[in-house]
Amino acid sequence: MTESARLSARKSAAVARGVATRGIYAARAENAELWDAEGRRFIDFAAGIAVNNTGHRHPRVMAAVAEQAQAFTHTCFHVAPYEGYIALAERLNAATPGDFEKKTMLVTTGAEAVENAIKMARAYTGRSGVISFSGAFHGRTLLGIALTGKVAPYKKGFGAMPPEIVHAPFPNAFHGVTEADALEQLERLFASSVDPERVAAIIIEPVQGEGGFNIAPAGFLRALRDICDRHGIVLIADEVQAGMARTGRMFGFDHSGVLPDLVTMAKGLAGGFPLSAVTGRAEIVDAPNPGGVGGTYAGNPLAVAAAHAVLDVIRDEDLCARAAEIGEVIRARLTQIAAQQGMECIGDVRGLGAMNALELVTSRTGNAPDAALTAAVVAEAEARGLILLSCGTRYNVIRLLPPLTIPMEQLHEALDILEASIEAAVMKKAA
Ligand code: PLZ
Repeated sequence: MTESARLSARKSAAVARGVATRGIYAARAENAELWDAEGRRFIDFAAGIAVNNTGHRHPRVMAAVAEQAQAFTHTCFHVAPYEGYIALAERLNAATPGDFEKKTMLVTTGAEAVENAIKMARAYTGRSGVISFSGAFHGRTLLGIALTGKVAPYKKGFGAMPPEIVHAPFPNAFHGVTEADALEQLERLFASSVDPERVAAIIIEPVQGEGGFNIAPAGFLRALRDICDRHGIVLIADEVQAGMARTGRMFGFDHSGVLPDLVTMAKGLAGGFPLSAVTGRAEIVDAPNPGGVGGTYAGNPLAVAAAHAVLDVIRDEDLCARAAEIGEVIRARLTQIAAQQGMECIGDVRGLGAMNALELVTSRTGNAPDAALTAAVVAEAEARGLILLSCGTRYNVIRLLPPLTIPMEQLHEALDILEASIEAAVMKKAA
């Protein structure tokens, strides 16, 4: 029995069944590589689900955390606040889109950032409704799953969702939903389901992550901004997956020039340490009364120290430019693979910066999903030493999330493995 098999058996016996896992038991990791319990080496195209944008164990992140650990690791910011939190708020206020007055609160997970953004929007507007989108993912808390635009597995079995949350269609050219369709449907929702004057917030990912790497068109974001201005609605950019240099700009919204009122961040913010943030218009962030928001671990000192180092690395290693550069290498290669004979299963290649995906279909002429082939490619890649993640509401999208610090030769090595894995999966399917 291998060590991984032993761990798998212990996991099945001891860990909640609902916490689904892959079979790669991590032993150590360095930048874009990860070694499992058997010593097998992988190139990591998951990066902890878009968390390790600065790679595993970036030396500057490690040094910052080690230094902070010498001073203190936890005080609770409500009890004994510290400068690092304040300085990080100042940096995030400056880094997020728009040069209006901003404020920040730190929490721990992406879901918590989303929850707090909604609380702020409700407190500010005195309204309770929220519009989110089909295919959206906003976290696994009860409000998070209510906002998430996919029932199974996220909402199934968990009872009544919080009221006044309405899902509008997300524009998706490949699935035949145009920007105009999506806007028309939203207006219809305002006529049939929810009074826009009762809506506190519209929340949207600039590029849907779990939902399939669907890019929100700039025109759509502009139209949402307009609708929000017209009805006094708070526009929330959920940058948990797309933010922190991943798309080739600091934030996904930066590509559109549209200014959200609130931005949620997590994942790439602290290079593997649990930290999230809500940053936005001072008057909205300040709407909850003192004591109305917070948490024991919110803005943990070690994670805050890591985030400062991450922001330094993004600046000093110019990771926005690097994301754009590796994104171009990836898209060129994917486009070339898709054009080859036998690769008709690749229905769509899309991406923004280093957030790229392949959508797999049963035939080039339609968009019928091939979830089985998608799972087979992921498995073939794993057997060849490449960690891939699928996504998409129809389980047929392969997303590529390498660390932005990946050496170029490892990027090419990984793309070779990806190509071989698709070939192998297609061959096995035909056999
Ligand atoms: N908003 C846009 O992508 C987390 C989910 C993993 P947490 N995405 C990965 C899983 O299967 O639970 C995410 C996101 C967007 C919010 C979240 C939630 O962030 O840190 O997982 O709470």
